[in-house]
Amino acid sequence: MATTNQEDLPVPIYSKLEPVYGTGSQLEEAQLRFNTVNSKFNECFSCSPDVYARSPGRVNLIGEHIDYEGYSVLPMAIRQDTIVAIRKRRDGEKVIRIANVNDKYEFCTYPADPTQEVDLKNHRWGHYFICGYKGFYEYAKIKGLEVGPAVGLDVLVDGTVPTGSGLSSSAAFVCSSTIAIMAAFDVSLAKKELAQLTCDCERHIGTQSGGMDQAISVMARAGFAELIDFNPIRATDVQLPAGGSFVIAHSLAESQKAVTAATNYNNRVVECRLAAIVLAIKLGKKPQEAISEMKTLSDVEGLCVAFADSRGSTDPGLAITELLNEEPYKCEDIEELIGEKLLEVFANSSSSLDVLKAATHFKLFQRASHVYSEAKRVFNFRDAVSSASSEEDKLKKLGDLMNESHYSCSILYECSCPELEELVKICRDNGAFGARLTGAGWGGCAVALVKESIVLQFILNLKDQFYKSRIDKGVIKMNDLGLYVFASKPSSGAAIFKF
Ligand code: NG1
Repeated sequence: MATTNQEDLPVPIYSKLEPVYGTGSQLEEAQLRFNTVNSKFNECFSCSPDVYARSPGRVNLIGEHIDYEGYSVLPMAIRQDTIVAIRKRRDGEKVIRIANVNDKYEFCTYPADPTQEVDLKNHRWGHYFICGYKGFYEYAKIKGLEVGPAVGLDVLVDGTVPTGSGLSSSAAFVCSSTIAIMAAFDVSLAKKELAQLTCDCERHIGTQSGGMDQAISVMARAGFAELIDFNPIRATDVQLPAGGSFVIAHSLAESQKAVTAATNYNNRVVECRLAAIVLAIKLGKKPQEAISEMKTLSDVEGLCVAFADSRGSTDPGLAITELLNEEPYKCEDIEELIGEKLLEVFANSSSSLDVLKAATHFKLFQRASHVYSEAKRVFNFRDAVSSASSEEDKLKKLGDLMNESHYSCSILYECSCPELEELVKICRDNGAFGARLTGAGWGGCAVALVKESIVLQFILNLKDQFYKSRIDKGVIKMNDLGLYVFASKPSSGAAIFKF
């Protein structure tokens, strides 16, 4: 009998909370949240929502800054999520009103116009909903779906994924928004298509994201981490060793990815593209071909492998060490090599042009070395999980790979920060098998692999050695500590609720 793959199924629709939130205190907490969302919706809009959607945040276990280069990554969903309650307006008024359960987020209104540009110069939290809204209409247009003229929407959001923490609060918001809009319009599509669509949606916010966060948020299965492949998007369940637990700890440095895109996230995307083009030229491609064909480092990998092979090696990294300079490249150095102005190469991407404006040099050697070595570590991690070694040896191996990944992120990719360095060291000093920054970095969270039996003591030690001084200085409140450091099991992916 033919089996259906997870990614070919649509997002499930439930009439009860149990399939997602289980039982016990988690269910009680969810019931409270949904009651609050419902009553606040009524308070704001004097009616009840048509439908709800939820999508979780994620922690990336390994495979950092390689999804946008086409390489597989290995994240798991966490229990924290974003709930979006939505109702199509019946009064013909063409306005989108977006409220939040948390008063910190001001009420936003936008025109019900799917062609509106997201105003990137004036960042507002509601923009993430508009990403989903635009993406939905773009999808409908491409597929020729009859969704009628744009109607107004009333929307209420409740998120528990800490923001700016590298746990994908943005993807949880964009995914739950897009899924809620789709559900309100009775449009359903396979999870793999939805993962691609939500990734495209989030690019409206101005980051050139890869698809990891949206893919795991949409496709996660409770109890499993997922190996996510791209082109085409696919998720394969990875059963983690039972004796280990992942502890997530916030460095308390907030990483504002959308705001710092030109110098941080998008800068690295541009550097990787330039590394791919320069490598291709060094490996015999004509400059014009290299520019048009090499979008990512995975595009040039075949040439690098052939180069390595000619020297008796299988490591594409050899091409980097032999053909790229370790010293940073200046703009003029690269233009001379490729025979074209960088402003021309990136003429069609305004966010890349912003990168060029802000950059003085490009570290092609270091960025490419990180990407190729990190891509290999993802598969080594997957193989270590399924190997026949003892549980203790498996956990040690996974920890080592996490430590190597952190080193590479910190030294070669330069996406760490002093607070993350301190936190990662404290995690290791307190017995973690391994610890690393997770997500984009430049702040946000670390993830540590810890023996299940020491988790409680481990968290207490982090409180003492990392958080106490910050509580004393008033950076966070004692009562909020549970939001900043917690152990997490792999949780389930996106869902729709119709009660
Ligand atoms: P976070 O940690 O959510 O900012 C970002 C990208 C991912 C991936 C990681 C780095 C978005 C939405 N997400 O994640 O695609 O590239 O950085 O591995 O931009």
